[in-house]
Amino acid sequence: MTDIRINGERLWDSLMEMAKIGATDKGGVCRLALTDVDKAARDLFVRWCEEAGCAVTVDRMGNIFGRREGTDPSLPPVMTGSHIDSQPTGGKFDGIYGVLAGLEVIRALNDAGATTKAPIEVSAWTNEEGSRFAPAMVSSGVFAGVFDLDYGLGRKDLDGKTIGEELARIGYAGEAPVGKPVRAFFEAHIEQGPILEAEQKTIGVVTDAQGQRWYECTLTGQEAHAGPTPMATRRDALVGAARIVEAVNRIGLENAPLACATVGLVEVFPNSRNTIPGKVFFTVDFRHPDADVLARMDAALRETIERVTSEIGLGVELEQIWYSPPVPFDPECVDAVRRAAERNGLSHRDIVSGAGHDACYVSRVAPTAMVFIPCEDGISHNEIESATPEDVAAGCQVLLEAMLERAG
Ligand code: HGY
Ligand code: MN
Ligand code: MN
Repeated sequence: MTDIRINGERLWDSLMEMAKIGATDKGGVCRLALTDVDKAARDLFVRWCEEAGCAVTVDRMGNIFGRREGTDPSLPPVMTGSHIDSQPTGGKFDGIYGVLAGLEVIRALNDAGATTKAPIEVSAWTNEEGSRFAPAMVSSGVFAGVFDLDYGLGRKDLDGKTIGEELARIGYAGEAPVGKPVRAFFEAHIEQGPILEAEQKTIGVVTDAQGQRWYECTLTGQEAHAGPTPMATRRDALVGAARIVEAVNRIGLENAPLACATVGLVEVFPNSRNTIPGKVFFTVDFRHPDADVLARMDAALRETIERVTSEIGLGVELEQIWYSPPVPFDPECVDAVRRAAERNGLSHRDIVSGAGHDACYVSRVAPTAMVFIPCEDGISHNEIESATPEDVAAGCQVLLEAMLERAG
């Protein structure tokens, strides 16, 4: 197939260099989308792409594409990539591994003086995390035509700033239209769960990604004095939220082992120790590989919220702000990943992605697959997130070979 080898040391050094941008005391990174720290990381990635001889394009959602020409420039590119933005308590590998593994593929092709028929592109997608701006993967969603551009640019953070304003502020409001033909897309990523490490497998051949439903809920009761107000007359919005949080967890457990259910963001108003909370805003994140189960979890959530709010006498606004259906990846691309693992004698297993990825949306407009590597203790979205240089290199070699198979 090919004797081109990626340079694992160079990839590891690039990851460690990039991890200095937004580095936190606990060894992770905080690179929220479109902050100055994200800009600094983007600038470094763009510089590295240019040093690797790529032509760099930025589209109107701030997605970055580093392009290495092929012998037939009329062919759509074989693309790889992931995201540069992180969670507030993010790690050194989530997202950025796929971006820099893609860059390493290009660097390795350069070292080998190799040519490909189709162009090769490495991409970095804006606001994959969905932490600062919701929903997650919003820019690959616009690229895939799932969201229109105005929706994407108009997404607001908790301070009311929009993606469009922040892209302009950091200088990444590109000119290029969002969306173009792609011959195939491969994304390398850490598993962010415990399976590969537990089974001592080096490569995850990702066949599918599970579905997700995201909600925003506001409960309205009545502020009152924590002292003179009798318990029986209270309309305590936080008590309502607490019962719903418990129910969300129960809904997840009732649909085990594959269901996931999380309340990750809660805002209490007025958040004063001796005032009964009059309003609570919180989010719900449901996941499952089967759309029907997700629908049943949705119904259970709505029934619970209805019951709790009428028991306590709370007003409620519940909005499902995002639904990303379960994603089957392209069988031929998945096979290319599996064959590359086998050719390199790497232990591997098929796996369903628990996390969402830009590949989920790109798969709507291009044959797509993913390459997973283990992460220590399966921990991610945590500053202690870690992977080994060997696995980082192995995943990148598999990525290179899967891409070359499609690039010709
Ligand atoms: O939430 C997710 O699955 C991804 O990390 N944005
Ligand atoms: Mn990620
Ligand atoms: Mn993530």
